[in-house]
Amino acid sequence: MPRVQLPLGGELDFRPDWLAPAEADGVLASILGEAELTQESIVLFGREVLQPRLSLWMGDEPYRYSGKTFAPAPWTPAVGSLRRRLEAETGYRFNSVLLNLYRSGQDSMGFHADDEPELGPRPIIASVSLGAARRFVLRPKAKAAAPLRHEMTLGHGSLLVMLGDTQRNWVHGIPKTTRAAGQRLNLTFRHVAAAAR
Ligand SMILES: O=C(O)CCC(=O)C(=O)O
Ligand SMILES: [Mn+2]
Repeated sequence: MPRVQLPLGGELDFRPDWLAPAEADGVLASILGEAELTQESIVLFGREVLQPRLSLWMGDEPYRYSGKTFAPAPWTPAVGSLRRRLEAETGYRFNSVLLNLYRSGQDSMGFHADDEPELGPRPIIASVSLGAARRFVLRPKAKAAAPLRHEMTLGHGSLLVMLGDTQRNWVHGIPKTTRAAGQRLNLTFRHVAAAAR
């Protein structure tokens, strides 16, 4: 897989043509037909606010972030087979996935790092994009390095794996765009440590 070493520490593996377009069409249609994504609210500065996209947490473990705990939905057939294929081709293991549906260019994801403790010190996150191509922007966490940017376009059928110190040193997001953008489904596969029960 082509690897990019980020300045400040962090690594990306990017396969723009991971799924052939026709195959990606089929996977997108199957997932949208079997998984119900909803507009969730999160707690921000003590207030409930709706997220600017639809989402669904799926897999084996609950997910805690932004003041809420999301119980996992069971694996659906198309997401389960995508996971098995990803594991076979990358050699990494994933037990959970966050699905995000950007309905138009007005839907977005703010800058954040996927650095929750249950993801471990160097999370490996595999991001599969389907549908409209969108800009994906990484910027440093450290203010001193503020002008640095790493940008890429995540198109239909692409696979981006974030690994190494990416979540430690960088934040990433999907900015809004005023360009006409159709719907885009993104799946970020992760490995979440089992919660103490
Ligand atoms: O939609 C994307 O490409 C990014 C999604 C993301 O950062 C996440 O699910 O944590
Ligand atoms: Mn993320």
